Amino acid sequence: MSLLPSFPAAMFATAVALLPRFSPIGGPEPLGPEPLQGAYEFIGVMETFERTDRGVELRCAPGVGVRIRFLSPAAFRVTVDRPGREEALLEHALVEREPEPVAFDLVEEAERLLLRTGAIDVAIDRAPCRIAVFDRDGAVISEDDPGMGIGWDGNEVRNWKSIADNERFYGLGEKTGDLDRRGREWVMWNSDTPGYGNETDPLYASVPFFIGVREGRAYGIYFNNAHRTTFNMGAGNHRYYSFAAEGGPLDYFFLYGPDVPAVVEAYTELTGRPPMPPRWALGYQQSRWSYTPAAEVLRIARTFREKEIPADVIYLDIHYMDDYRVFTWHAERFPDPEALLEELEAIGFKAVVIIDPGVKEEPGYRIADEGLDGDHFVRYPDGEVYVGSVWPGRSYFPDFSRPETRAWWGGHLAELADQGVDGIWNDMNEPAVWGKAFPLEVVMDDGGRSSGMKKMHNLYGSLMSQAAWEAARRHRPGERPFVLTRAAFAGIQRYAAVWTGDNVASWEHLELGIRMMLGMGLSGLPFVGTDVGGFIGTPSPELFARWIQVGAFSPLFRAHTVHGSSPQEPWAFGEIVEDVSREAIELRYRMLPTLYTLFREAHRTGHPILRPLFWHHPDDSLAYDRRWQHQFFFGETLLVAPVTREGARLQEVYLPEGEWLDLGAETIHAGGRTVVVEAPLERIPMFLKAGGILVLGEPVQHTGELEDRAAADRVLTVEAFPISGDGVFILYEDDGVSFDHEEGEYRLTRFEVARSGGSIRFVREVEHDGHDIASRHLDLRLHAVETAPREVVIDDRVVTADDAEGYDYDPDLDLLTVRFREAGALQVITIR
Ligand code: MIG
Repeated sequence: MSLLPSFPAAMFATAVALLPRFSPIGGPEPLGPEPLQGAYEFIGVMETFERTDRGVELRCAPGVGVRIRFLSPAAFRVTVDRPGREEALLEHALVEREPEPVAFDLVEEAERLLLRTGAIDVAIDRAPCRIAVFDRDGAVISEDDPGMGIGWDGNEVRNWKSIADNERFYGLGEKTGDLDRRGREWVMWNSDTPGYGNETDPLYASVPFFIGVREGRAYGIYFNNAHRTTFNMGAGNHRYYSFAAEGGPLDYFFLYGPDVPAVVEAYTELTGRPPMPPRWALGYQQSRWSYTPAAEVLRIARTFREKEIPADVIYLDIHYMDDYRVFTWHAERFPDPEALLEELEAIGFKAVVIIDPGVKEEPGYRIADEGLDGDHFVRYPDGEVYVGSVWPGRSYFPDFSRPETRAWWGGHLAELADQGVDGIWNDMNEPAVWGKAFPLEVVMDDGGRSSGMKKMHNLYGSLMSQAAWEAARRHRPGERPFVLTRAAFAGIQRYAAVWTGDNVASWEHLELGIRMMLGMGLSGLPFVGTDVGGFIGTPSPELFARWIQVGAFSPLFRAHTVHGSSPQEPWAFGEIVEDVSREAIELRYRMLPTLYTLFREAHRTGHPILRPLFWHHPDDSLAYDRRWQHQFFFGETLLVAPVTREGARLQEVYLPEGEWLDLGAETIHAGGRTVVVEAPLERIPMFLKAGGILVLGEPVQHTGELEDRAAADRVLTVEAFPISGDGVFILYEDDGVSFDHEEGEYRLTRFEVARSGGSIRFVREVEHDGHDIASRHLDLRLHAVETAPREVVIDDRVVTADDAEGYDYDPDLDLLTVRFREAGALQVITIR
């Protein structure tokens, strides 16, 4: 114990008293700074500390620096500097921003330091150096494992934290399995995993962020390290959870809630929030590998219009290219891309094309030549340009960490945009190569650091997507970009939507896909979707019908299938499923005003669009239960319980506490229990919470029609369930295209419904009027109105059932519909 003489006597006494606490379980040797052979070294006794403007800097045995810096009263960053290692902290995922100053008290106790902000106490034990977080009532939120805390073994760094009996874990991005990540070890290493299963890990995207929920208190940990990381969430042990990286520094952010939404807000404040998407990207999207040639693309698009199945987007997969050369068109299959894209546009279709990073190694091919000349490709450490094999054959890989390379790539993307391409679909950007082993020794520029793929691998897909985003922003500053990516790292939400890769046309995948979307939503990625119908294989008609019903609520609503599979368009499964699909897609289009408002919420707060039941019912233990993880909230008040089992025509649904309106059956259920509802093939069990308000638009064929349609014909439908108490919904609207909303060019309309005694009051109030919208017809549908009204008053006018602005009452459905036109900033409807 060479360092004992160097620290003060009082601390020595304390340290000795505490020595047994950091013995290995059952082992005789106290853990010191001397490493055991082939094992971890652990951080030891605190030698010095120094207060800084944002926290403290500690020196702990053996010569380790630990910096604790507050970002807010409830959030701090911990950075560990190991002796002899100067490691750059990862910047890529973090939004640049100067945090507000944070006031805190530093209390020096004999055995520990206490940093008190008023929101939390951060306690740092001196001997050994261990970090614990307490809430204002003194309850433990999180604490380092007392024995191990922080340690390392060669390049690997790890933090062990105690696990509480009832602690649950959520997040970690794109993962299968239970929404609760406890009991498994999870890896972050972007991987091309076609046909993955419920146990497969890792997948395509890495989000080293999780939420812990302990005794109703929620906190988040974002491990800011892009190397291969491992999260042992109590796997194979009953003592701790740990997070570790194979290289790079131990650098994490601790974000106290106290609830899950607050943690997600804090995490997305750190790593960014999604921009508003173009409205067309929220419509139905049709894809396959591949629609080819051009005539087939047009045939598919036109069939949607003929069959009056709404759709906004068609995708071109790899066959549009000339022998998979990026930024080319196949001369026979797509002889005149401009003409094709123009024809698509004329019938209201946007086109999204796939882009793979691999650039064919071929002298004379313009992209290869430019790339070599401009030093745009990644290299081996000895300077040789790396060549790997993928779709184009032997290929180079752009170094998207270089701004010059992103700009160069972006210039070619801009050419595609000029030809009429509307969106970019980034694939194979894990990066994937045949043989599945992109060499780790290959280096990328990384801001002059020359970092190897051990660090850069998980960032590659995000950097490629950043290139696409930046290009679109530069080239079309007045339009919101649409970028879809497969590989991703934390922070991708600023640049792209993410889909869950090559899933399988199976019932199991329908359900695990819902869980994946929910988990991603909790990880700062609200704009997500699965390949509707399943990518690998061909769904049965019934499976396709049930999947498209889930798709109707998926933030990204895209059907896609593998090369050579049977047709997978909504009309490919017979008339019944065609009708079911049309209905599901129409429902999607009718829900656009609500969905768009939810995207605005995601943009401002990071909140997911699809939410697990516990998001809104944290105190309900069944809201966490695996049995109900295929159910979700679409926004705050609509609970969706999609059918995910073959042959099911009755659906058991868990309804949390409260009163619920079954929107298909017009029946009311008391919650806090399960109910069984009828679920014929065409029905999606949906329940509106008491006080819930849903704003619906018209069933258009594509979102472009919303602009074309004569204002006089526009109708908004407000569904409200005013069974008791109050409900509020604030509708967000803007031009759906530009960034003018950042300048205040949007409209917020507050809809409020209140019921007391025998009367209902409904208020429509424009709260922010920055965007012109011609006045529309409003159909206010009030559910659960048991008796015919004696009087309906619109502002000061008493109206009758016969008036154009009047009402209808349906005694069988207990449904009162009040019709009026939007007018002015404030309208009040009173029903007695
Ligand atoms: O090696 O572009 O996940 O959506 O259709 C397969 C062909 C490459 C994988 C993507 C999938 C896409 C397919 N791609």
